[in-house]
Amino acid sequence: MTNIVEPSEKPSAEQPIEFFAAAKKVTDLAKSRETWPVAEVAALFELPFNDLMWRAQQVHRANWDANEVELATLLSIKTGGCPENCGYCPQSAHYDTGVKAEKMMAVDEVVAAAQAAKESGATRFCMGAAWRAPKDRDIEAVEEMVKAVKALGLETCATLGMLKDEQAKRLASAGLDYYNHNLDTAPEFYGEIITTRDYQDRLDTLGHVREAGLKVCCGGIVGMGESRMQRAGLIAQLANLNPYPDSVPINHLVAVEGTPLEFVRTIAVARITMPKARVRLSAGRRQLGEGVQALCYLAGANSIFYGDKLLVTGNPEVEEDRALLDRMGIHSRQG
Ligand code: SAM
Ligand code: DTB
Ligand code: SF4
Repeated sequence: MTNIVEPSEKPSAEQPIEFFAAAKKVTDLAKSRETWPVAEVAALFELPFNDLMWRAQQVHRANWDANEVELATLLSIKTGGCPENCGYCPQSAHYDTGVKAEKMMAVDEVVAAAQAAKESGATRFCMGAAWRAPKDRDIEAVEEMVKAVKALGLETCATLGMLKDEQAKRLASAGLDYYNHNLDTAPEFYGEIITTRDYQDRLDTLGHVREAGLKVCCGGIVGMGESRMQRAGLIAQLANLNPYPDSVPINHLVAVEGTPLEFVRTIAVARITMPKARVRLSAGRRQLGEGVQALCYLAGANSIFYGDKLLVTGNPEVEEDRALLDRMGIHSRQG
């Protein structure tokens, strides 16, 4: 962490007022860059909506082309039958959701899906598996997939559950760019949603991923019955990871009354607290509708999952996404 000089309380002969003002400004900037106490994040959520949008847009424009979005396509390479009991997940074997457990896909099928994603304009391809943690022989298969997808000129991302440090290193050597592993909600709410693992398990995997030199993709879900303070708690956890994640998927679980604007607020606060992260509008876009999605782009979102399917649930049609982006004058990132 950079050394921060704290200015004294009052200007003095040794510390004239100009020095005091300049030092205070530097301190504030450094603080806002490096740590986000939950109370400060919660205060952002409490701002009038238009003021929050204004701040998010300033941060967005200072760090990104405000009219560009990244298109990332998802593929479920191993669906269903997961031993974890995540309360939001249709792929958990603990619940009867109609999702059947399947075998892992073959490498050539994955490559064909990646090729199609590339042809339709995606630059990033994310492979998801319903595992608590991959076995070493699963990693071998994923290594092959990563190499082949990367050879197409796509950025690669995988989300496979908990990783050991050795496994993270193997994926990094195979050329994996990002590893997705979400904190999902605030630490104090986590036990309400999942009991088969704890927050520290997630943080441990994120540590292995970072140490292996992989880029971290880590976000969460809005709409699981958490309070606003707990949403602030999630964002603070993410923003205080050192460094904060390279990309931040914000998923929307269910469309309950009043939540869409709360979702936009969460995007804006993520943008302000993690200026250089790709903030991705993730699950639940169909339920959000076009108006709320447009507000999310305004609030600083600059990445989406692109393609008509997420892992097992639906996503807007490619043509609908293209039409909305065209109407807003937002262009997709070129590879
Ligand atoms: N099994 C791995 C894991 O849990 O890390 C990877 C796949 S899991 C499906 C990846 C993420 O998808 C979860 O952390 C959660 O954020 C998101 N997700 C799963 N089901 C969801 C749902 N119904 N709505 C919104 N997001 C969901
Ligand atoms: C993330 O945060 N969202 C994506 C990706 N990471 C793997 C998954 C969304 C899943 C939505 C429900 C489903 O289709 O399974
Ligand atoms: Fe779903 Fe991943 Fe939880 Fe398994 S570990 S139930 S796939 S979110």
